[in-house]
Amino acid sequence: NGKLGHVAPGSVSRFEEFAADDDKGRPMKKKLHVWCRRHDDLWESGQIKSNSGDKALVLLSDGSVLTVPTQDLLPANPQILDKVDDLAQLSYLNEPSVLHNLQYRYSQDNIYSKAGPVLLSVNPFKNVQLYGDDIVTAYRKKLLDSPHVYAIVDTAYNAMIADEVNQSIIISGESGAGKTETAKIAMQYLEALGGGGGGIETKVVQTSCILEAFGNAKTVRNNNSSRFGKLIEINFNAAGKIGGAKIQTFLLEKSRVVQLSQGERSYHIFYQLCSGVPSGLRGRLRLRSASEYHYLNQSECLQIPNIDDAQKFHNLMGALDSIRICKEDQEHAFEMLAAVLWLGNISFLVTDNQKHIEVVSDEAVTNAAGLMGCSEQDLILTMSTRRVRAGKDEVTKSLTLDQAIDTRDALAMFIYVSLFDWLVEQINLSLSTGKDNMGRSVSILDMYGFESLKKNSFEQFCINYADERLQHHFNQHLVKLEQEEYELDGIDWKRVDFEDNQDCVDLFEKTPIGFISILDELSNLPKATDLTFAAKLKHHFSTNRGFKGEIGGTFSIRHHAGEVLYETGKFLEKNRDPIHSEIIELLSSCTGRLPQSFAALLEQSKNLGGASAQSGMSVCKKQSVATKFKGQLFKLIQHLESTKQHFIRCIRPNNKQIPGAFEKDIALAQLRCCGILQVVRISKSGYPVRMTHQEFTRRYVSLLGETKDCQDPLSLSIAILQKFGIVPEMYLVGYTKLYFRKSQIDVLEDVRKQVVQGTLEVQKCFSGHHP
Ligand code: AOV
Ligand code: MG
Repeated sequence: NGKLGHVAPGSVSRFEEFAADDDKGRPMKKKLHVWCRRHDDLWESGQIKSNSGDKALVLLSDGSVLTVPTQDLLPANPQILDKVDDLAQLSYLNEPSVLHNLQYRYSQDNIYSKAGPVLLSVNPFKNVQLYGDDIVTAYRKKLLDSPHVYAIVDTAYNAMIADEVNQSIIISGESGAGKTETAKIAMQYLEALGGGGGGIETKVVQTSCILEAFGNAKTVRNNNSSRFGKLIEINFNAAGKIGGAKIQTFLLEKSRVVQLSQGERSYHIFYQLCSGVPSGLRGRLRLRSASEYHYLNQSECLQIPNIDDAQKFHNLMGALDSIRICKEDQEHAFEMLAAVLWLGNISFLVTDNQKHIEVVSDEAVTNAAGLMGCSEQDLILTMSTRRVRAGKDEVTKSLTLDQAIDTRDALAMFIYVSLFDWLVEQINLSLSTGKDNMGRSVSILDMYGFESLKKNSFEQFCINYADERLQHHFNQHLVKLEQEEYELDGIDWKRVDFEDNQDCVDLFEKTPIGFISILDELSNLPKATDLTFAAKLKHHFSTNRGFKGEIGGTFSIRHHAGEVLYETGKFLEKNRDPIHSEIIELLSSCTGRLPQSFAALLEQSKNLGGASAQSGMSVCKKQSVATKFKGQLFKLIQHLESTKQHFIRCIRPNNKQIPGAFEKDIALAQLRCCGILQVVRISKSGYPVRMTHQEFTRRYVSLLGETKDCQDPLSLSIAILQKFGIVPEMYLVGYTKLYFRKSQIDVLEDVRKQVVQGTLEVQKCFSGHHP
């Protein structure tokens, strides 16, 4: 049939479910250890006592005996496999076995396991004795090889040096699963490996402290949740030492600066500043305690258990020093933070029945203006009036209460986001790569994870879109392309089905009828509202199984990680993200007080100026938030694809952020939604080592001794394989490549090494070295 290879042993036909089909239909022998389904996803271990075809008598571990339909039984692995550190080593690959294995390992503080090519990391929520200099050294010297972030980074670094290929480490998982911690652990190892770069490696590690202070916050899911995505690209010089680094950030959740849900906090930096600032500076910043600021006290959550904000502030100042932000700029940055807090305390009086307002002229106004370095009068005018074009003239209009609050909040958010961008720029300047950079890098990606909250808005829409995009990339890379390669190369491969999320990604991205296109379209229509947006989505997607239009301007999307209900309130506004020229003018008038080059960012915003269609008010026009974000994600994926990729999947074992609790259903949902078992299955039945016929002969032909010159690479390859007695089950022959089981190539490599080193004669290498 033209197929060169043979069916991979152990490959399986169809997996509609996570539970393995290859385990089904096996005769359930007496005494066999089994998993026995009690409820939906609850499995208990037991032993078959007798079997009558479609039913079996099972002795459960608690001593009770049950009659169970055989379809509710799955074979369990022998106890000896309880600790295996790669799920691919399990004889029976089914849900209960995988969960049992991970739970067992977790109870021993073995939080890392391999799932074929992917590293799994189960969040311990406590300090585990798995890190530090000694362990780093052990991995560097290959004294330890159990699954670990260190091992992944070690592989990536070595491959970068040996193959001269850029590497990336892609960390994914839900909110609170441990991505950011994992990224820091990876950097720790790179710091040790690539140290000696003149202290730059320590700076790289210090940047986490700064970015976390300004970009992380306590949410209901995670006390230190990243509210921005980041890609950190670490560059190496010719000596293999860290030469510099570059950080790219993605969409900071700016609404958090002005609005908080119950039990959540704003960005850590505000609380750190309020509690940690030295008294002299406190006076200059006119700072009170966090509880006195509306932007911070609205959620009734000011502290995080076991976190000392004052101590964190102290560390932050050290980190800012280390990236050489001068004391003056640091102080200006703190002034901006204090100004944001005072802005939040500005209140308004409704003056007449037309609901027009007046700014209450109190200490909040005085302090905000003082800190920003603008006149109180200008600040008051910006927050209470707007210039509107009426024909050829411009008239000044008084704002309604809602408009005034929105303007105040927009000003606060603009300052905060500019400050964040300015910091990232400073960090990049400080880490910029020297001339001896060899152009090789390891990138670490730490995005925000999937979120499904009580109320989900535009922010979750963007976060979950990014998550969907990355899952798509994960699928493409580990499941789809892997299998397509076999098929294209003529291997008779039986497909492992997987939950492809292409449909959901299309829902977001398709033009002109996709969520983002429609959002942009309506964002540009003066009369459109959030409700018309919801209605339009409903109109276009009501028949799509990934979408549900709900009542009252809400809709839900079936994400790969679960269904999420979104409320469209403020969607259009947040997507437009307008910045009124009054705000730009106000800020421009006080640039003297802003940190240097903060002014440059303002300049950029100014240049985007133009009148908005909406109510003739003068705002700056620019690319919509969602479209800009989409473009960033596309570029990100492109970057990742230009590198050799390594995947780490973090799992959150419980929703309470507590140590020791491995809740199987919670872990299972995460394993399922990212298709881990399919990945393991492909890797288990697959042939991970690939070489073209040419590469193979070039590498091993010397082991043949004599060859006839005219032989083609394929015949030579076959000759080598036969001489080594490598049995056909251990390799596949494709049109262009040879595919090997891992162990086989190790044998060949071993012999080759000895021949090259001259410790083994070619002739002898075939006796005694048969695998
Ligand atoms: P995330 O990055 O995946 O969530 P984090 O990395 O912030 O999650 O982890 C959440 C918390 O789990 C941390 O603050 C630690 O307390 C704990 N933790 C995670 N990994 C470890 C570890 N290896 N050792 C000890 N504790 C750990 V989000 O950014 O919310 O998507 O948006
Ligand atoms: Mg994080």
